[in-house]
Amino acid sequence: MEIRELTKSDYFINLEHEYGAHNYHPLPVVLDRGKGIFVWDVEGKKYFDFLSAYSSVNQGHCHPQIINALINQAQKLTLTSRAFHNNLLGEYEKYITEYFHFDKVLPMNTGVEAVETAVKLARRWAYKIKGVEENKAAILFVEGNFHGRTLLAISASNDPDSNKQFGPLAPGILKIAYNNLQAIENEFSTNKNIAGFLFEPIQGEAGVIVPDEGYLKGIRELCTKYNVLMIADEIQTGLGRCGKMLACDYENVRPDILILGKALSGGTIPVSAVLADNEIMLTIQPGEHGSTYGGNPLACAVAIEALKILEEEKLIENSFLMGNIFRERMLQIQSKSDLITCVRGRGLFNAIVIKQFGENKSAWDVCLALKEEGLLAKQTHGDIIRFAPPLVINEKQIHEAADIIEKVILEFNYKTIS
Ligand code: IF1
Repeated sequence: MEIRELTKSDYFINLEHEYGAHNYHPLPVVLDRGKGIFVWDVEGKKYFDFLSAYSSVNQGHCHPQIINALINQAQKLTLTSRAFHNNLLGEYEKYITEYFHFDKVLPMNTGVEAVETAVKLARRWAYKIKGVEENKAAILFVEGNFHGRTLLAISASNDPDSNKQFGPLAPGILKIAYNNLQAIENEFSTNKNIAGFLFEPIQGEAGVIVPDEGYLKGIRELCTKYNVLMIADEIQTGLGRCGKMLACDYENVRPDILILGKALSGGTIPVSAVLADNEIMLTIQPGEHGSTYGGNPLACAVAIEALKILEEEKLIENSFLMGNIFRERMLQIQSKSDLITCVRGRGLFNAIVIKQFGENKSAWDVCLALKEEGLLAKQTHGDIIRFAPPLVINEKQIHEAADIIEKVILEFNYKTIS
């Protein structure tokens, strides 16, 4: 066995292994600094961040305006709970509802809490407004979804890694194939108890799966026709990630309930939100739902700034343009290599599919090689690599990053062929 000295990184990795739960298998890189599209490891090596903490740092790491808002507010008031009012909550609620054109917002913290909130709202609306018999409401989900890790969210999942041996799972959940309007209509037309259709406009964890054109419009029409709430989980796809403010904007559809998270705080603290109009939102009354930290002043200050930056720095437009250049480069690499079988995505939410080689962990091996060359990305499902840099990336940097990807892919290609 090769004997080598323990590095600084090894020390931190070992600490986590010894004292932390083993619910993750990260790439072996230990980061201690980030700025814009770059992160640095504890040895001082610099990397392009092509994960953006799963699309949380769309505005770039440690954006000075967001950090300023965080620090200023942290020195003044951080948490009141909702037992008392605070001077930022109303300002934030006005800002975000006007920004997304909904009557009301319900602030939460993590993404999955916002998903739970949306499901509770849909059920409540079904009983109070739609007239579903109590305890009979169902929510329709699609296969391959990822909505988080609570029992409700894993009950909606069809990934055994997520939900096996965590049962009994929650009732009131139906699942159909993704990207299939007929399957939706079949359910809607035969089941009067469906309260909502909850979906990701582009599936993230499934591997950046872009639906056929017309899918989102079709969902909107079917939901309206059958009086079912259209609930869009834009936690990952929203806030400019896909080259539009929301992925739903690609087909100009407005969901009945919009779920946001991740980049709503630019990667600083957990901030999520559920947006809906009065008819839906006001079905929940005081004392019927909430969260200790939801709507805290720190979160409000940070979220206003995070949203402002998307507009001020034209990050939506940049995501659209840089995404096109990036996919163009990936397609060029594909034409030179047998290793890439597919390139897909919208804006700066992209993936390549890698042909399997070796021991069925090809995407992981490619990610390790990318890391050595100074670019961090994460595989999903063994054969898919997601590329999602912060939206502040410029054209020169896109090309530099694409050069790294090209080098690694062509080297692997050479190895696997020869
Ligand atoms: C982890 C995936 C991404 C999400 C959508 C809700 C949530 C998520 C569409 C829950 C969270 C995460 C969580 C992260 C890995 C990650 C992920 F690979 F698992 F699927 F991003 F692609 N809806 N996504 O993508 O939000 O409660 O985590 O704030 O480590 O579990 P959360």
